[in-house]
Amino acid sequence: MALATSTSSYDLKNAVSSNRLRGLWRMMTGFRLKYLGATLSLALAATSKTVTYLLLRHYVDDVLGQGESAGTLLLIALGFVGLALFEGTFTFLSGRLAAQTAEGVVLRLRNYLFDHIQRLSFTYHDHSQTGELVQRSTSDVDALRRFFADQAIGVGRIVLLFAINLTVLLNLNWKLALFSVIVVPLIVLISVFFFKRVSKAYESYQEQEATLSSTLQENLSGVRVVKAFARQAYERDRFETDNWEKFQRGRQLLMMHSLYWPVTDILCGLQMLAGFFVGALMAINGTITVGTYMAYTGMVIWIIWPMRNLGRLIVQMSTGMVSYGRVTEIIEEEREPLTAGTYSPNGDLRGELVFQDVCFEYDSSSPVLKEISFRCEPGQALALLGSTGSGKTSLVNLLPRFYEYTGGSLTLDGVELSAYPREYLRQQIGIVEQEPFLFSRTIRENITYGVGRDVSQAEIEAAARAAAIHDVIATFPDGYDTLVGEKGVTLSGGQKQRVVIARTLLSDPRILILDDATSSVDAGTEGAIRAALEGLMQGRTTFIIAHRIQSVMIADLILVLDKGQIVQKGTHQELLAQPGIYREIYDLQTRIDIELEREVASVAL
Ligand code: DCP
Ligand code: MG
Repeated sequence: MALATSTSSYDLKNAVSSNRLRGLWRMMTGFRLKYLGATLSLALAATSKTVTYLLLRHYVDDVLGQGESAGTLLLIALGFVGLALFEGTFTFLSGRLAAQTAEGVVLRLRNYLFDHIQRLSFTYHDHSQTGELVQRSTSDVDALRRFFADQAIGVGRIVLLFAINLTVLLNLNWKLALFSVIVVPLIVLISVFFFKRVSKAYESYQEQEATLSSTLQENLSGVRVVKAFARQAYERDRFETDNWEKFQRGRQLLMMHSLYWPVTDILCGLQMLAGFFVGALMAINGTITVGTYMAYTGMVIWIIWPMRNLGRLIVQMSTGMVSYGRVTEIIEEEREPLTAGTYSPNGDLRGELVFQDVCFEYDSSSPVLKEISFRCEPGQALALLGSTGSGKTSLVNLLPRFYEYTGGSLTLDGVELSAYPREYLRQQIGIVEQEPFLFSRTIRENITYGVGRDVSQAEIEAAARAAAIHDVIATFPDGYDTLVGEKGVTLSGGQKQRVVIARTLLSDPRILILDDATSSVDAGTEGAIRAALEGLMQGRTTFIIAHRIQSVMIADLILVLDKGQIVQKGTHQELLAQPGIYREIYDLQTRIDIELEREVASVAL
């Protein structure tokens, strides 16, 4: 917790940069000192390794065969042990500090992403795939963790080893030293070549992985549909195609790696052999001492082989950078401002709504709402009726500013709706969504979800009673503490709807929106809910979307929508008196009812 609170103040939006390395550096804000410690420890460890070889040289040249005393030998032995311990300690320390940095950066990043994603607009979520978002917040974040924990620090280690050992070798014998690194520029060139290609291959691999996880996620959500239509074989084939594609791209990635290794292996091996050979010749000629030669053979290993790893690390770092790009694509998305608004309301809404030629479309496609005009007084009940796709949900979704209307004027209590802070609107407006969603938590948690205060059991029960769900909950063994969903009871569609109604009622909104809230409920239960709601509707503006005339006839104003337009407007009586869709629906529904009654009566006889 301490870590989370001490670092969460940093806004990761600042870490978005077109220069990926700079962006990654910014992502480390708050952890740089630790990372510096890791680098310093590395430098110390690398130095002590080189000092070990120098000690070896001293031992071979100056001590060995000079009639060494037991004391000197012991000192030298202690020196070797001490250096080994020193090196080990600082290698450990640098690994630990780097890991702490990486975990810290990633902890903050994950928290940020979670929070950020849930603050993005409805439009964004309409267009993004859950599986893809999940993949970016897990797999890509993990690639970044590896970047900080292993790859960046690994590159530092190689650079340090190279610099320290080369400097010392240059001092021992600069000709031999230079001869030993001829191949290094070539290796760097090859690495850069691979770096570019692997980076691309990895990006396409990650994309395919995202596609695959989206497919998986969607099929798991829709498993019922798949089974109901017995489409398992079809879905399996689709998955296999995607998976095959991923395999191909993965293989391409591996191919690049498997080309890189032997090429650099041969280069490094030849270089080493040449160095050993030339060094040996120089030692035989007496240009360098035997001790220097021995130290050389040790140190040159730490120049050449790490260089070859540099290529690999750069290649891996490129994957980190690709992941950085994928993650920052999400971070770059603008959040939906919750508290911003040019108008700061105080107190509760009265609930007077005036629509004046309101138009709306989802991202400049065909218009969904066309010049909607009506007026709704505070406390009135307003009903929306219309065929499927006529824009009912779209209309009510404008009120909490889930989406922004694209034309006309919409005022709430005399103030343009777009001036209100979204957070305020969402506190004041309760919406029972068309597709009820419950969390896999207890029923109590689900019902109290929208209230930001402690609620008594009596209040919860009152809301549940009004939604005609209390009696159902009472039959569960754990009552209100029963878990819903995967680990608990499975509720029917109608039961879910009623829990959601209870949740909305408990939040006591000034404007209540029921979007087809009783569509999965039988007529009897709907009647019970309607009766309870009629009490609750007192004093609050209510929007009712329903398909049954009984549900809409109590409204003060009924709007009949067709293809995004209001085609009829009035009270139940007024609409019945005129020809039109409303009377047709009414006639149809009453005819069915009458026929049903006749049927029932004839069976009873
Ligand atoms: N639409 C869209 N993007 C969305 C939601 C809807 O493009 N995120 C389109 C689909 C319809 C139109 O907008 O053509 C109106 O959709 P509504 O959900 O508003 O329709 P209804 O609520 O009236 O239909 P239903 O009775 O089926 O709920
Ligand atoms: Mg709808």
